[in-house]
Amino acid sequence: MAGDNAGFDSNCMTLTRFVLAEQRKVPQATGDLTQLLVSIQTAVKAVSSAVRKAGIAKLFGIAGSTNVQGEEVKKLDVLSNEMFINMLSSSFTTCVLVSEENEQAIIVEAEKQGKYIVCFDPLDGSSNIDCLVSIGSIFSIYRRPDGTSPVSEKDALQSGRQLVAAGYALYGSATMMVLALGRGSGVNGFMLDPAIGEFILTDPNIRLPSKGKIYSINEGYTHLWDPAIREYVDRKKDPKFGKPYGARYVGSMVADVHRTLKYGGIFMYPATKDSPKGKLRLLYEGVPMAYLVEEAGGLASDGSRAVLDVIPTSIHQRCPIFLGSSQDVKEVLDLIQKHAK
Ligand code: FDP
Repeated sequence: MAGDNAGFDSNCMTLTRFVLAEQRKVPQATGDLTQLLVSIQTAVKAVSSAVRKAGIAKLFGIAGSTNVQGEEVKKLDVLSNEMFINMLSSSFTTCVLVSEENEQAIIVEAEKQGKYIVCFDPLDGSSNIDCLVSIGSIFSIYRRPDGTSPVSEKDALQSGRQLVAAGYALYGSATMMVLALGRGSGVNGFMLDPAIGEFILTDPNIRLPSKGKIYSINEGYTHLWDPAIREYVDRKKDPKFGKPYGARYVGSMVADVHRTLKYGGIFMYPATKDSPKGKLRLLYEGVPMAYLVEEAGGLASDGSRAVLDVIPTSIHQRCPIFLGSSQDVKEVLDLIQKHAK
């Protein structure tokens, strides 16, 4: 039993303790996933600390270069990427790393290789860094396919149904990690307690309501949407179709998905005339978030099939996203089908 003393819980459920207990439930577990999650936690703590200092670090200048996506890279993106790569590649648990910041997959040195493949976006929502809006890190973990030697980038091209675990870290008003550790394990949220430097279970078994009250989409692109998306968003604002929904769009995927998981509703980044596949990346944005949302009882679709059923053909491919409360996602999918006829 947890014991409270002057605001201290002497028996709190830390993330590592939680993962160790989960590991014990699998008799053949080797402890490698626990070790991998410890290294991700370390990277997240380091990124969180760097994010909290971002404004001050700015005094020392921000490197302006371009990443593989042709976007401006701020120093914090580079730093976060280095932290993830260094922690993961020295954990003795990974063999292939796919990062949003690296055009090609990173193959871990042979003598340090382990059985997991990790795809990650070390600092998502980077256009929000300078105005101090929430940003995050996202990751998905796969097993190395049996018998592949040597490993290659292609080994990361697995469908979301093969995922071992996925999660994100949100650098918001507090730092939080949200994780799902396998099918049926549920989604659990852990807040970073800066006093002890540990993530503590604060949001156990996060469940999405079947219907929400919020829609989330970048409405500046209305003129670029398909008619189905326009009709759906119009409905959400029209009292003829029930109480109008509230509109919320941070423009930082981790923050928008976290709110959706906590409060329900729908988050969308559809295809547009300019970007026929949407903007978000399948391997390290769409799939991990879809996995968490499905584990929390919601739905995640690319408009025609579950995001987790998409078989990737390249590591940086994009994917339209509709995720959130099941009834809300079904409503937009029904309209997409109606308009396709
Ligand atoms: P950002 O460009 O700031 O890095 O995929 C990256 C992402 O942010 C997501 O976090 C966010 O949901 C989306 O792009 C926002 O894109 P728009 O500005 O086009 O709405």
